[in-house]
Amino acid sequence: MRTVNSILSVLVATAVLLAASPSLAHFGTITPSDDIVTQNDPKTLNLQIKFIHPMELHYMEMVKPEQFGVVHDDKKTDLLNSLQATKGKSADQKEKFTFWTTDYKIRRPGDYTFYVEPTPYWEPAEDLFIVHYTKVCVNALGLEKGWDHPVGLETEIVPMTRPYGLWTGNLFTGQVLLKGKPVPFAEVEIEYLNESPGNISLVIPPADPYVTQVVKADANGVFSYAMPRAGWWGFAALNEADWKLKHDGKEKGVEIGAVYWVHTQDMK
Ligand SMILES: [Cu+2]
Repeated sequence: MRTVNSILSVLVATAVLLAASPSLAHFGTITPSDDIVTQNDPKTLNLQIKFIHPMELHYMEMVKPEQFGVVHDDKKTDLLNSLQATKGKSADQKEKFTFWTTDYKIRRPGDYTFYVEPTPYWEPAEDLFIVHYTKVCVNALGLEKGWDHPVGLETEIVPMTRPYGLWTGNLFTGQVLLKGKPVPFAEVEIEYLNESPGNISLVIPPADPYVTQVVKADANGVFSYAMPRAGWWGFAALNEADWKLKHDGKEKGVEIGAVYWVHTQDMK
């Protein structure tokens, strides 16, 4: 993360620049220390779970999630109690925020899909709660099996592109599910994680529409986006829940997001 620290001054300028009209694109994140574990790699992954604006590097305070686990070989393992609260600093260095981290040891070959269901986050600016069901897939020890299976969350993106071993410029295609059914014409927001390890310099968007890319799914809930830079890319399909939650005694809407993260690497 040395690169990220050394460009913090640019970051502060960016934060100030964008402060006038802050984007409302929140993303849950799960980023593993590696998305492909080979025989020669360390077998213990570190995973970080945050609630952020990935391009602008603005962080929201995150309380302990309601669910966190992994699916391997179609079996779910609850990992909630392994999560540790960690404090970090936001882009403008003024406030500390809480995020969550854990170590996970890979023992067998195959795909590991990590998933998180956060505790509902109250967003006063939008007068609603936000719950982002977030996933990421790690491939292990040469067996490519399991990445295209749904986890069975309230809403989720199921990848149609194998979600690892992706080059910069590749097209990522996924399907948006709500209660297990495709969401026709779902709107999908896409952001680059500006703090991606190895990001050579911060991306400074020339205007607000560059911060969050937007694509719409087709009649089967299928969407695609070509990723123009190496690092982590987040895809968030947002829907309104058919249930409400109470804030200060009043019933409020809940935005439920299906979020998926993939990593790209430059061809050298
Ligand atoms: Cu926010």
